[in-house]
Amino acid sequence: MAMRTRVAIVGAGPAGLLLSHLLEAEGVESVVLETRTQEYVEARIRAGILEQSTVDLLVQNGLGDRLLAEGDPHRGIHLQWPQERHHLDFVDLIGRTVTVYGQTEVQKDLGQAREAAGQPILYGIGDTGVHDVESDHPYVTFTDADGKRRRLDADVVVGCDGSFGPSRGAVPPAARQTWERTYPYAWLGVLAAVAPSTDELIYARHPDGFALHSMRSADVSRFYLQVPAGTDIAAWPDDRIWEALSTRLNLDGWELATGAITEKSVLPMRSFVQQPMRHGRLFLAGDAAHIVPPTGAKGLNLAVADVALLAPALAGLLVRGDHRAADAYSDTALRRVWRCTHFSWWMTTMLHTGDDPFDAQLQLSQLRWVAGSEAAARGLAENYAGMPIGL
Ligand code: RFL
Ligand code: PHB
Repeated sequence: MAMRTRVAIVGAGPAGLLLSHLLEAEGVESVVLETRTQEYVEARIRAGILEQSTVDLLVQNGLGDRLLAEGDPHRGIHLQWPQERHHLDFVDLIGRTVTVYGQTEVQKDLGQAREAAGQPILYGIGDTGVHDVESDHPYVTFTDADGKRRRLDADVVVGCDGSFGPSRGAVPPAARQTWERTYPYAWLGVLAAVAPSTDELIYARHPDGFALHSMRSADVSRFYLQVPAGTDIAAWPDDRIWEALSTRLNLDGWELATGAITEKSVLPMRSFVQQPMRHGRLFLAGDAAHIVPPTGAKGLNLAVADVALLAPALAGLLVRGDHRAADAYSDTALRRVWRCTHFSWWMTTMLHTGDDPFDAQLQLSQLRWVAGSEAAARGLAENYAGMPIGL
């Protein structure tokens, strides 16, 4: 059975759903295809920090009701190493804030808005194939949730299918260039039913490894611990997790409250960029085109920035016959991608410990510089809180 739409969007993560929302506001119809179920995509625990420009964009596009009511604006972050904890105040430094609001909540808000608008989203599909992107008649083939083979014809296909989706592979090898960096460590992520022991996030470098104290609400905390790549979660019973967190986050006069651990998993870390982010009638957005390690809290924000550029560019191409913004999309988006790739790499390599004593001294020197120099602190703040979209 064949269907037709203007824009076929592969993937119903934040990039795919927000793109369909922004396209509708531009008068462009789309269909979204997703391998997982709606319940699954809304339960995935991932990012937790929204840049100010992400918040502004969601609010301006009618997606801000719950975000403004329940999101927790933070002035900055704490940077820590043994015996020292320093607060960087982004408001004082650059006049911008960040907001704690889980990706699960963003995903639910987007899902609800798309449902209210009657957006066609086909969940539970399989065997996705992206075809003929070099022609004016690209199409996507898939098996629907009832097991029937289907075909979706479109003017444009957008790959929002994350780090493991097939879209990026639909760009012929001769037409694409990729960069990749793997790291010898991973994150053990923990969700706990306990009030945060801190007002704002703590990023801690410790000889045993990096630790991060984040949060989701007044009674839910989120923690991460640096562990060797390939770590088996079975090696980390709850007691060991709390012990490691209190050692790595330790500071005289401060105490870590503990509680029931409700979820834990090991997340691999890598940097990856594929360019260009457009080939013919195929466009890539979000994790489908680039992956950053989570230390800079950039992955979700970058996905939002991509589609904020792409939606008006596609409206220009498909509604007004003006191809200039669509032609510029890849180069424009990649400038922000590489800024975030560098920032995420920098935060990662500054805070994670290895076995090279020279590297350890350089890391401590960078941390002291950021904590002690207003110019350096401003650089971190500008990158962490994020530049306005389009810069
Ligand atoms: P997503 O959210 O991965 O969504 C892609 C969607 O595409 C679907 N898909 C397909 N659909 C149809 N056909 C196919 N063949 C498909 N293959 C895949 C997937 O099921 C999925 O629903 O990408 P998007 O929209 O670009 O959004 C990007 C963000 O989700 C991502 O950058 C961040 O969540 C990254 N990330 C984190 N970032 C942070 O800033 N802080 C974090 O703590 C953090 N934790 C994480 C993360 C990413 C993770 N992944 C991808 C493994 C933890 C994890 C586990
Ligand atoms: C989170 O709360 O999940 C989180 C916060 C900051 C990061 C990464 C993840 O850098």
